[in-house]
Amino acid sequence: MDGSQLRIAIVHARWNREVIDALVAGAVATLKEHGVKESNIVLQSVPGSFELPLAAQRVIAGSHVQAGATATDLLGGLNLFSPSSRSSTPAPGGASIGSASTSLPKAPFDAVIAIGVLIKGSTMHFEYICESVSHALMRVQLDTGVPVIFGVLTALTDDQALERAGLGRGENKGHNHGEDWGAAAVEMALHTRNWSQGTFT
Ligand code: RBF
Repeated sequence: MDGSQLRIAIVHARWNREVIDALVAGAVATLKEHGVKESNIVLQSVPGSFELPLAAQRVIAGSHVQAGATATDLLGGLNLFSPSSRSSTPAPGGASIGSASTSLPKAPFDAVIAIGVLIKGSTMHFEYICESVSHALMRVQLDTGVPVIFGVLTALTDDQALERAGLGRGENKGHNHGEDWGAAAVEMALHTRNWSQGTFT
């Protein structure tokens, strides 16, 4: 699978950070192994898993805005980058206009990997969050047509979560599922591109 032309977003929650960090690292490593360029991997974090569906939906929408916008559009029609207008005069807010950094057009995301770690506690929160997040992530991918990879661990104990990130404390270190999610993202992104062009290889 050649991911060299793909742009992929990873949105991740921050609860259970040790496990999250390992899963994100596993996903990024596999994306790179498949040729996805580091500059085409965008990481965004949100507080908890409950926030993942909105984050996935908005980063997909934002990447389409970014793809459609030119540097000139983003500056409200003023072309501050022509040689004649380049200046280092400080703007009122203190920023230097001449060194303004403006996002240049980028391609829309081909896939989003949503990563969260939910560990069952003693209340019903776990059940409600798992249920709503899974349904909502499915909805985002069906509504947008952009693959959303389900990288949400729903574990009954800390040890179960650690083992699914390759961090098991016993003899069995387990396997890092983030690696599988990276591969799934590349595969689904390539399929979706092909299918949208009527190509079925
Ligand atoms: N977010 C997670 O990503 N993993 C969790 O295990 C988790 N447990 C939570 C337990 C409770 C009792 C509460 C109130 C929230 C928990 N959250 C967890 C955070 C949740 O996903 C969300 O960020 C917050 O509820 C704010 O919307």
